[in-house]
Amino acid sequence: MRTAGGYLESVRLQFPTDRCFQRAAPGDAMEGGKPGPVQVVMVQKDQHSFELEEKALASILLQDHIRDLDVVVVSVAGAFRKGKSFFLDFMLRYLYFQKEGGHSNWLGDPEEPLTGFSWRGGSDPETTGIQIWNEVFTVEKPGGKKVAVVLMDTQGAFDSQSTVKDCATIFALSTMTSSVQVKNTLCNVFTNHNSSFLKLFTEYGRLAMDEIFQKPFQTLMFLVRDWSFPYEYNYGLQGGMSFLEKRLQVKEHQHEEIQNVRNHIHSCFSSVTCFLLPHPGLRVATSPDFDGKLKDIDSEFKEQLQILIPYVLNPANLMEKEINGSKVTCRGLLEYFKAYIKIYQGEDLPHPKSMLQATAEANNLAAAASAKDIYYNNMEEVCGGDKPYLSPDILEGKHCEFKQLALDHFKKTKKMGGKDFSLRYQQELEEEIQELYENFCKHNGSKNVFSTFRTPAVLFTGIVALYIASGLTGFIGLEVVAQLFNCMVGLLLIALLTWGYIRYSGQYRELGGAIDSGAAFVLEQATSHISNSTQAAVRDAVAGRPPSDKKAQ
Ligand SMILES: Nc1nc2c(ncn2[C@@H]2O[C@H](COP(=O)(O)OP(=O)(O)OP(=O)(O)O)[C@@H](O)[C@H]2O)c(=O)[nH]1
Ligand SMILES: [Mg+2]
Repeated sequence: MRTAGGYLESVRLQFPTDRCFQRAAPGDAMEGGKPGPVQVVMVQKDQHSFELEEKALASILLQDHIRDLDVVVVSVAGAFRKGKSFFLDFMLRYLYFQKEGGHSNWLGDPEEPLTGFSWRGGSDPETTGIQIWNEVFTVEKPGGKKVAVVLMDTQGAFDSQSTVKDCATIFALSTMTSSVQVKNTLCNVFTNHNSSFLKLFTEYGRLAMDEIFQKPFQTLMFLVRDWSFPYEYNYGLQGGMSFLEKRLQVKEHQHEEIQNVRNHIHSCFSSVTCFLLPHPGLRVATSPDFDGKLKDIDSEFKEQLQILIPYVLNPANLMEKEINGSKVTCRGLLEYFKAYIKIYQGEDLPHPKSMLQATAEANNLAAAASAKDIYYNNMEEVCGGDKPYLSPDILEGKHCEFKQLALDHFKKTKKMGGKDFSLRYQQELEEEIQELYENFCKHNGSKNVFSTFRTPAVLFTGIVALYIASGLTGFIGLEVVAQLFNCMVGLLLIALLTWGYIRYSGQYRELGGAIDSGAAFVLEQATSHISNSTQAAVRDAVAGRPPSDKKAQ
């Protein structure tokens, strides 16, 4: 069974011991079976640079049981210190409750502190970069299809140390990689900042739609915290939708850009919703000792939470990540992360055109990665691991068949960027498949018992032949020649013993390699000589001449 390679090492998970959780560290998924948040995008705050923790991300997304499932990424983004991580921890509670098949109240015990993604009170920012929960949940959609659900927490926007570019980058990365984006906000849904981020996406959306004619993003939910006007719009989804409708109304006096955002937001996202959440109460907002216990949270907030979270995580509402009209698997998501992080590493604000270019690159890479998986898995079935030795001809036949299968898969996957653009990725795929094939050949060859014993067999045959030759030459009185043969027997014997020792101890492998090559050379010479003379004999037989005629000719 394949695992996420060598990735399963050193994860440092955070489990809360008190109300201030430790910070997530780059690492691996599920070390020691413990769930926890893992830092997948690191931010150097003073240099304003971003780095992808590829190993950590791969260890989560390439786990065997989910790597090929279509992925739903639920991310929460928005201004800092506004309870994003806190909210995500309730989502975790719900998902674990569902996973364990519980029937009572999922909100849990009134005395239980809230744990999961790191959250805390105070005015300093807590979450940095992007973290994802290392346990990927599998959820069954209404048609019975299983999807992988990834929870993503993001750094808050607009803290004093981050630039506009930092905030835009985090928001862009989380929007580009998520399928359910919860935009955490206060009642001013369309502030200038929010509008400029949304402008980036609506512009990107328009460009993308020129090419694919489909909405590029899935769900966007404005989650309005501390809603204080229930007498105007009720708490919950219904009030939220009426409130949003009002906010989305385009008025003549508005700036053209803001008008554009409002006009296009529905054409970029398949679903745009809004939920009005009440204030959680003064203990939550102001008490330094609050550790997330339900008994300290206002009941109105809890009531709405019990509507909101089952709604967001309702399997029917969990939309799979779709790019270019194709669903993205966990495996593919890794490629998208790799491609997007590249464009956000530059000095400037990401531009919609470069985002589109990165998307085209990533969906070619994702198609190539899954095609390579097809080839690899099929070949593994035939000759991988401890499968018995296969004749090289049959192996080559299988290689051609599965290579074709992989290439067909790559060609038929919908990709952006045009034919010429994807040809480059196809060539890379072919090269990688060739490399894999060579490795499979080596692996298969090492299973051939005769190849294992080839060197000692050649050495032993040499010893026997030289020993007989020495006996014969001694018998007819050619003492010097006989002595020479004896010396050669001695040398071959030493070579045989040395080879045996090297194979046993694993030391002096270069010397072992030289003995193997020498034996292979002798064998090759001998077999080509034998096959030449056999062919000549067969030719003679076919021509009806006795082999002895040869000399006479
Ligand atoms: N006013 C208010 N405070 C909340 C709400 N939900 C949680 N809090 C409190 O807000 C504080 C910050 O919570 P976090 O979850 O760490 O906030 P965050 O948005 O993740 O913060 P950063 O990671 O720094 O961006 C905590 O003290 C929570 O108790 C809410 O709905 N309203
Ligand atoms: Mg946070």
